Amino acid sequence: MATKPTTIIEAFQRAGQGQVFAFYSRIDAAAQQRLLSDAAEIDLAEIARLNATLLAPSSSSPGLGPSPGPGSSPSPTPAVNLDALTPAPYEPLPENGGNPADWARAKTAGEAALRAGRVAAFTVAGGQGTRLGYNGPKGTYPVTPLKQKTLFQVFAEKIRAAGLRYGRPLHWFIMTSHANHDATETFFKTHAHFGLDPARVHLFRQGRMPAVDLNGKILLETTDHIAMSPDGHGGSLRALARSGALDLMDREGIDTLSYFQVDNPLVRGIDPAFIGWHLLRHSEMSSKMIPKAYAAEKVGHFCLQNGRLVVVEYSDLPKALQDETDPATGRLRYIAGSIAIHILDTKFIRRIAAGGAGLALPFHRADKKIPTVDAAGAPLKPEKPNGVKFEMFVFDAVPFAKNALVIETRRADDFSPVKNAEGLDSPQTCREDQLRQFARWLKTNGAALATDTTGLPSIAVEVSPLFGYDEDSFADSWKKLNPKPALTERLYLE
Ligand code: UD2
Repeated sequence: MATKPTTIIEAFQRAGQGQVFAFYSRIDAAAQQRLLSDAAEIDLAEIARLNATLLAPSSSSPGLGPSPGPGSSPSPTPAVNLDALTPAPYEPLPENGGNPADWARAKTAGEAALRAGRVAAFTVAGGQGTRLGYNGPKGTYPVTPLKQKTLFQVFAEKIRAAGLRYGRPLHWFIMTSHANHDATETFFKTHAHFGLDPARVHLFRQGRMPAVDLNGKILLETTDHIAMSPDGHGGSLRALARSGALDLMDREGIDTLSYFQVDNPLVRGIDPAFIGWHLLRHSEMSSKMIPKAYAAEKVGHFCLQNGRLVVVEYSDLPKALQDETDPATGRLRYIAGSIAIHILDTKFIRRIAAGGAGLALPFHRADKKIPTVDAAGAPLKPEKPNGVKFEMFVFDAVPFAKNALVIETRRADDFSPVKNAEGLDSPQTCREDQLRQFARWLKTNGAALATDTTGLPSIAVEVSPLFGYDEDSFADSWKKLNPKPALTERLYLE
């Protein structure tokens, strides 16, 4: 039975959040229902806790320890605790000193897990794509050099190809937001799920959190809607549990989830060596790192803190630490950049999702301009931040994981995100990185393709993931190709 309106309203009043219902008596019955339905999503005790910890003037982010470092002054913006932080160790690639036999063993183990159907893919796609200035769900953005395939199509074809390679079609979980769920669903239906079995493509919405003003009062967006926003990609862990995705994985014998972001078409979402390292080390959460290209690169930093692996976001690591170099090698000390590619053990996800003492992911505070209403209920567009959004980050699960592991990857094989309309991490840089990758695969396999000093080919080429989605699968298809195609402008291999 649904909770009675008076019960919900009284609970908000008792929690000091009665302003949410300021216009209730003046709106019609349907609008009242909309407001009540938003209100029913909110955990008032959680909001009270966040107000006490994140809004209190001297609070610190709970993500990395209990208090601001020595000498830090109380500030309205929570400071991350950087006490006892050191760079984290990682498994280097064979060309950088890693043991080739260990990498080979890892790959064999990963391939066996794929053949046994233990692995599923997981894309977080609930973000808003604001920086790109694109209106639709980001996964519907076209990215490939010739065919203009969308991000979702690229991932779908990689997942389909990997399923064929290992003889076990993969399940693909995609987390959407309330704002983009329907458009994402329609997109997949319109494109016949890009050849994947629709029964293996699972879309589910992430949770939402209300925004509060600078005094912790929940804000209205309109008189009949609370200002709600996605709870961050860290919300994916509880959304996987709540949506029934974890139960489905249990039924299907899946215990290993390969996590990646919607903005990165280069990612090897199904990477046998990465899966194998994770399994052989009995890790509950593993991550890929790339050596940072420059000190201020906008990636997380893998660090150790009191013996635990943690990730410190670029915005939280002081410039002095970002710039620090190793006197012996001249290399950046905090070199290990987090590119948001992880493998998670499904039992671990369940444990984190259940939360409880000492296990819940912390929330981060983001001060934002939040459209709201004035005292008369008229729309109000703030010119400076007027409130706070609460978000969880998936990498905050790392310190909770047993045997958490970081392995190195090559940037060129795994990372070229589309984030900005122009400049760094833009459609243009991503297109060029795809071209370089296709050219590299061709050249490695003996094709006489001219490239410039950065590896960019003189002709535009595109490789369908169904032909090759990584070095190995490309090499296998290329070997079988007889005769080999002429290397001419707009060559498309499918
Ligand atoms: C993220 C990482 C950064 C680095 C970089 C690599 C954070 C805070 N930082 O930066 O360390 O690894 O990626 O590209 O994560 N998303 C949701 N729901 C949400 C919010 C985000 O699904 O509520 C998804 C979003 O669709 C995207 C991904 O999470 O796929 C990353 O989100 P972002 O664009 O906010 O992360 P970014 O680029 O600041």
